[in-house]
Amino acid sequence: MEQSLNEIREQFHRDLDAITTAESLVAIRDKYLGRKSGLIAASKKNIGKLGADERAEFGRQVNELSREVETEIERLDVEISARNEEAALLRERVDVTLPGTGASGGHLHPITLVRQRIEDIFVSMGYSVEDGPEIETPFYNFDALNIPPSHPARDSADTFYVSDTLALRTQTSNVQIHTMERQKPPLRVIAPGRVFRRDTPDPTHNPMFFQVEGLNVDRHITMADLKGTLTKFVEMMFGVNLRTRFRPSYFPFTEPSAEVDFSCYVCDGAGCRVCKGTGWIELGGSGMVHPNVLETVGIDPEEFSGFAFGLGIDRMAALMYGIDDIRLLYENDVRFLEQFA
Ligand code: FA5
Repeated sequence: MEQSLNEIREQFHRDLDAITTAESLVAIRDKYLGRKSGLIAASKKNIGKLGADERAEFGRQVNELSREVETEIERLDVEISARNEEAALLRERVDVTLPGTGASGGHLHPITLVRQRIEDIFVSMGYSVEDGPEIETPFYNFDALNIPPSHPARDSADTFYVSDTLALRTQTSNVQIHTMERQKPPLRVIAPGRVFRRDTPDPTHNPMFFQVEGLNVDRHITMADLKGTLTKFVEMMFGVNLRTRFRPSYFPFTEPSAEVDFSCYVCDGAGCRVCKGTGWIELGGSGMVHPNVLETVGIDPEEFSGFAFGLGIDRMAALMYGIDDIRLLYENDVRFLEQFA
């Protein structure tokens, strides 16, 4: 009997040495301490076969072995749990000394940056900034601007109509009418905003683009004021080195009218794909507000005169940032846009 208890003890220690997980420890507990089939319980069943003088001693030895097994299993259980916890901590360790990954913040679109700069310049000249609707009636986009019903710009081949009576505005000039209906001269406003045309896209054209409208109405305003204002604006915007020119032109809502060009930002006037070989890029249209337009909004053209202009913001952005194709501004390619952060 004693022999067999020693064998159980040795076997237990061998089993214990081989254990690595808490699950196998449960199996060992069952193997030795299980109430029905455990090896120690089985030994206890032999007590009856012993003589009365041996029983007490054997019982003591079995209980001692039972306590030993219990204590060892508990010790190992604590050890395995500690090991597991340490391994988990190691696995989930965060190295706070590693450099962080930079957070990429948003930033303003280049068109917005240019628009803000334009606004700052005109505000410094005493202009206020107006807003106007992008969806417009033919009255504000065409009729009030002296554009006759037969004018080709009104055709659906040039204008995006959203219904029989509404269209996406083709120019910011609609804000001239809204402003003059609200305010009487003297008035000095600019109106930057989005406009839409059925133009074929190319490096200097997009079907959606931005213009800034300017309007200055007062007594004794002349073409010289218009030229001086735009020359000063281009100088403040791009520096004195840029060449500008005024070219006689025609707009139904101004008389006389002039187109404003600046020297090509890609070839500096030599002639290239972007300026279509001319060396010049059209910045916008301008002129003296037509008397018919003033009359439509109830301003007496005998008493007041004014100048107006409408400039392309996309082309100014292209010039300012050296972009050779304005369509890039609308592709939302983050690799392109993040250069302006
Ligand atoms: C006009 O839109 C007139 N309303 C300007 C005006 C206002 C004249 C007040 C007189 C008085 P125009 O169609 O030329 O004019 O357009 C003005 C500018 O918008 C152009 O010079 C150009 O810089 C820009 N532009 C025109 N079409 C496009 C386009 N598809 N993509 C990008 N920019 C364009």
